[in-house]
This record gives sequence, C-alpha cells and structure tokens, in this order.
Amino acid sequence: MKKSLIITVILVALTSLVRSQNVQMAICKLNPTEGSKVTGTVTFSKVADGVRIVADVQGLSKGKHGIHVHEFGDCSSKDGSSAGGHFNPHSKSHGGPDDADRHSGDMGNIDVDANGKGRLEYVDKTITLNGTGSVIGKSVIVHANEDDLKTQPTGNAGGRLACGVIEAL
Ligand SMILES: [Cu+2]
Ligand SMILES: [Zn+2]
Repeated sequence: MKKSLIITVILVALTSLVRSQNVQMAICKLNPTEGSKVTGTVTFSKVADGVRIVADVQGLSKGKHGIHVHEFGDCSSKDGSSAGGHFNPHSKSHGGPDDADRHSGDMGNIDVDANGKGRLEYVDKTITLNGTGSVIGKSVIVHANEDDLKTQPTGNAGGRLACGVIEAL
C-alpha cells in the first residue's frame, strides 16, 4: 500500500471515531407497529445541563402514553418486542424522568390531545448521547397506556404502538 493511502485510511478512521464520541444531536423517526397508526419524531440535542428531548407524536388516543428508550435498536418485530426492555445500562429500577433511581430510558409520559397529537419537551439529566450509556443505536417506544412511573420493570404502560431507532446526526 502507498504511504499516502495508509495515512488517508488512518485519518478517516480517526475522524469517524471523534465524531462518534462527540454527538451533539440525534433523531428518531417513530413508525407504527402492526395495527397501529402512531407516527412521530423524537429529537435529542446536547445542551449545557443535559439532553433536550422534543417528541412529537400523532395518531394516539387522548391522554397520557408511556415513552421510553429501549435497549435494542431493532423495530423489526410486528409488536415492537424486538426492541427489548427499557434501556438500563446502570442496572437501576424503573421510575420517572425526575427520579434518581430510574432506567436511563425512562422519559415518562407524553400528553396527547383530542386530535391525537402530543408533544413532550424537557431537558433530561440522565440520558446521554456519548460514552457508556449513550442512547445512539437504541430505540424509542411509544405505548398504549400511561406509565405509572413505579410498576417494575415496565411502568405497566401496555402495548407498543410505535418504534424507531435513534440515529446520530
Ligand atoms: Cu417502553
Ligand atoms: Zn423503565
């Protein structure tokens, strides 16, 4: 191999390594599971005090619906079960976004209006886009029911209506 080619290969590898460790933003496009019409988008943006999360969903029933980061970036199954359980890299209990003892993936609930639309917007202090416990490559699931923020390990949020993989921008 030519010396210049070797240097180019090393530079490309280093650049992608640095980029992957300094993610500022990520996006997740939510697609309906079988029998569901729920769609949406979740963005994750790094800010000074955490990660700003903005989730917009459509096609849900009025009321609160659990929303979490799940452990596998795999939405291939009809019912969303391929996404696994709540993303929990630090072996904690299920809780709400403001609890100290919570899964990293616990984003709580999204409030949906009579038109089937909901928005969740807050700064999460636990979710991270970099390093161990990064949510990149994991999934987001929106549920049929409200997350009670205490039942282990799921919050009793019911079936999975939408699923999407979290991708770095
Ligand atoms: Cu969930
Ligand atoms: Zn949880």
